[in-house]
Amino acid sequence: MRIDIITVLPELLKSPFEASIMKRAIEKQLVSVHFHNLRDYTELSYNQIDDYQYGGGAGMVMMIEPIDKCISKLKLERHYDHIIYMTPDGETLNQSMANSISLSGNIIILCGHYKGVDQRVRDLLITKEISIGDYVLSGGELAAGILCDTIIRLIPGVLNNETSALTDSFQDNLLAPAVYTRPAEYKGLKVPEVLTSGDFGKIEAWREKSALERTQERRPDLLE
Ligand code: 6GU
Repeated sequence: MRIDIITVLPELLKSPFEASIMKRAIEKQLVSVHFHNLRDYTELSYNQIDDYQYGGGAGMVMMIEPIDKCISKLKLERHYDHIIYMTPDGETLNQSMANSISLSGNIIILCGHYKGVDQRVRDLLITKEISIGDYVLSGGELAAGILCDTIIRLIPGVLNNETSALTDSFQDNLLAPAVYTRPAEYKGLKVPEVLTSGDFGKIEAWREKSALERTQERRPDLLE
């Protein structure tokens, strides 16, 4: 997979790709991530990329021309499955969206700032609008980092144990079951006996029950 990220603040987003699972996925060449600074695509003085909004009101709006130039250049080079705009009024990200996007060959992610982008960018260039939840961030960069993490870890070969993504919370609309590791007893708190029994049928049944109980207690909405 190839991910092209268009942003005015690449420095806000680079470090997550230089650590941990995303770094390993890049090193294994299972994904490549390319940053494009919007300011490189404007011909205006002071590298201006935003302007006052028509009709008046506080807050700047990102102009269409630099964004169009950047996206058009990328689209000449390859086909994109999704051209995504990160925005609080987009569709809320969930695991099934992440699963579907992870099957893509190439995607573009545009990070919004200020009051957002000129509506014509969304009408003309964007194919998918994504929010990461009902709260406001200063810009789309951190949201784009979260989107990339959710999709990159799903690419086959990225996680060491291929089945481990399948047992994550949400993969079957259930939260993950409780987990334990050594020691078997700590300050009087014991690991459930079934987990040390070696009976894999019983262990699996216990995990299913634990997942269901957790979901019922914490996220009953997932079971509806
Ligand atoms: Cl994608 N962008 C911004 N600026 N705020 C958000 C968001 C995105 N998702 C939730 N809040």
